[in-house]
Formats: sequence, C-alpha cells, structure tokens
Amino acid sequence: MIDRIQKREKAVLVGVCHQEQKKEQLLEYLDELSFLCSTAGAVPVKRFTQNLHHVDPATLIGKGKVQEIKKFIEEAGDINMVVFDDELSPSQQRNLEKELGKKVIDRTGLILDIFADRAQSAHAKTQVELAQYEYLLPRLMGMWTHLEKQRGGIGMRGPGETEIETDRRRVRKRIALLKERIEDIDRQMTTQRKNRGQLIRISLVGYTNAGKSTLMNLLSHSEVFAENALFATLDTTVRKVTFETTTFLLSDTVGFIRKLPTFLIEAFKSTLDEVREADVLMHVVDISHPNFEDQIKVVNQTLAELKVTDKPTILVFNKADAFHFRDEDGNELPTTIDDLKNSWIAKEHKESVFISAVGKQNINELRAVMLNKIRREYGIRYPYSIV
Ligand SMILES: Nc1nc2c(ncn2[C@@H]2O[C@H](COP(=O)(O)OP(=O)(O)OP(=O)(O)O)[C@@H](O)[C@H]2O)c(=O)[nH]1
Ligand SMILES: [Mg+2]
Repeated sequence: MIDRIQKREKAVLVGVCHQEQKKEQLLEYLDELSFLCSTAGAVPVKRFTQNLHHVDPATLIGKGKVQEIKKFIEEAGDINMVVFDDELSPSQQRNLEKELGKKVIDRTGLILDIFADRAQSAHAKTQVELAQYEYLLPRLMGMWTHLEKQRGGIGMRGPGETEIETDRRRVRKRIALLKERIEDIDRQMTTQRKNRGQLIRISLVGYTNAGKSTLMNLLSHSEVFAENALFATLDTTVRKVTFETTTFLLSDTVGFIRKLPTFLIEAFKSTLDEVREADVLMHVVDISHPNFEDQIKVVNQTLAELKVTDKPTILVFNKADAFHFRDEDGNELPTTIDDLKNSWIAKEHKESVFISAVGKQNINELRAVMLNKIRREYGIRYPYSIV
C-alpha cells in the first residue's frame, strides 16, 4: 500500500483568476481540479494562483509566475507534473514544458486521462480514443520537437517535418476509422432503443459525483458502479422499473463538468442519445456541494449544447443528509428535509424534491413526483388508454 502511494505522481496545480471572477470561486475550482487529480491517481501537493489582467500568449500566466513555479519544482525535487485548470493551446503547453522542465497538462488532458482509465465497454473505449486523437492532433508538432531535442536536433528538421505529416495522416485516418465504428455502434443502439417498445423514458442527468448512479441503484434495485470519484460512470445503463402498476425505463449516464470541451461532448454524443431521446429528465444535484448553484447552471448549459431543451424535468436535490444551514457564526445547524422545503432553495427552484439517496430519506415523495410525471407523459402519448 505504502509502495503504491509512494509511486503516485506528484502534481502542482495552477489556476488563474479572470477579471470578473471572485477569488473564492477560483479556490473552489482548484478544489475540483484537485479532486480530478486524485481521481486520475496523482497527488496534488501545491497550488499556484494568479490574477490575470492580460494573458501572456506564450505561457498563459506571466513570466514571474512561471519562475515562481519553477523555483518551487526545483526545490521540491520530486514533482512529476504541472496541471493547469485552464485550457492551454498546444504551443503554450510546449513553452511551459520547456520552461518548467516537467510534463504540463491542462484540465482537458486530465479529464481525458480519467476517461481512458474508466472506459469499460467497447463503445466508451472507442469514444474516448476518438477524443484522445482529436486532442492529440494539434499537439503532434510539439511531440516531435521533444524528440528532436533528445536526438540532438542536427539534421532532423527535414525528416522531422515529413514524420509529423505522416503522423498526422495516420492520426487523421484513425479518427476517420473511429468515427465509422461509432456510427456502426450508434446504428445498433438505435435499433436496440426502438426494440424497447413504447415505454416512457426517464434519464438521470447531473454534475459528476452528484449521486446519479446511487439513485439509479436505489430506484431500480440494480448495481451500477458508484463511487466518490469524478466520472465513475462513462456508459449509459438502462433499467426497466415498475412503480405501482406503471412501468418505465430509467437510464443513468456520464456526468457533466464545468468546461467540458465541445469535442469531448461531441465524442460522447451517442452515449448521450439516451438523454436526447428521453421523455423526462431527472436532474440530480449534490446540495452539499458549496458550488451547487454553479453546477446546476453548468448542467443546464451542457444540455443546451446538446440541444436538449424543453423536456419536463424533475430537479432532485440529493445528499440532503450532508447539507446544513449555518448560523451567523458559521456553525452548522441541524437541518431537516422540512427545513429545506421551506428554504430559499425551494422557493428559487420550483418543482424540486429534496432527498438523500444514501440515507434513503424522502424517497417516497420522489417516487410520487416521478409517477405523476410519467403518468402525464403516458396520458399525452396514449390519450385513449388508461394507465
Ligand atoms: N452523503 C451522501 N452521499 C451520497 C448520497 N448519494 C450519493 N452519495 C455519494 O456520492 C458519491 C458519488 O455517487 P455516484 O452515485 O457515483 O455519483 P454519480 O452522479 O453517478 O457520479 P459520476 O458517475 O461520477 O458522474 C458516492 O460516494 C456516493 O456514496 C447521499 O444522499 N448522501
Ligand atoms: Mg455515476
């Protein structure tokens, strides 16, 4: 065990505070980056932040900050990588690696790494591979430069450039092949979905780690992998569920996160088909997270990007057991589901339900709300039958 911990890569985190941003927000973002880092198996050991009034096109952060990080890395001696919360252009990444003498990755690179580690099914693996190649393509040039350095650089320019072109062509070919494969899988999945008949479909959506899979397991008595880590789920699972006499399909899928790059959402489009084709969405929120309101916005924005709008939605505030209102001195007050129902949160978010999936609190109310929505949907779809 100790051996394993010692072998874990050590990471330095870097976040920048943009002009209109509050400092506390940046710190919360870095908490999330830190969580991503540990999910990927690295140990975050130090954080650097900078107020950014203007972006240095070469390195994103200013030269002074680069030197400060470099000094820390040299003194620490055992740092393996530097992780930026902001997206780095391929050339910024390259310049920073040169300057700092360590592997530099950005948030997207880190997320891709976690995705690659988590992908189980052939479908998820193909989608992740596609996203990885799309991320890699503009970065190939830099990789060759590193190689050139290793080999001394003399006489490498000509063949080097040819090599990059060959590599690029190879990567582009692979991307085309992966896209074809995904189309094939899509066709199979569309047929599968058609074969599922005319049942109403509810899709769990939400920020990563909100408790979607835990809720899925509770409502459908199944065993979907749930864990306190980001992106525990990468595939879509569908279960047939019956409440009283009403049967419907419940699906659980990949969670969303702030700054999910468009190409990654694109690559996961087919996994998200289930969400696109759902009749009702169940948006799960981790109310115990200090940034939960931000997370609601991110999920809504991502849904809009997927062109999933105007679907009847049940807003489920989960982890009520871990949520506490505070008194003026900041002390936690005992908080019940009823307190939450009478709070500003309930007033601000009409038609919401407060639950604890782990504590099994208020699940009956959630079932009743779901049943109501499902029966309404059946009523719209089959107006002449009695469900
Ligand atoms: N305290 C508390 N923890 C919960 C509750 N529901 C889920 N969790 C915990 O939150 C963590 C994440 O749960 P998951 O069900 O994996 O969350 P998810 O939304 O499926 O996450 P991803 O698949 O990673 O997007 C796990 O450690 C759960 O045990 C709850 O009601 N209360
Ligand atoms: Mg999950």
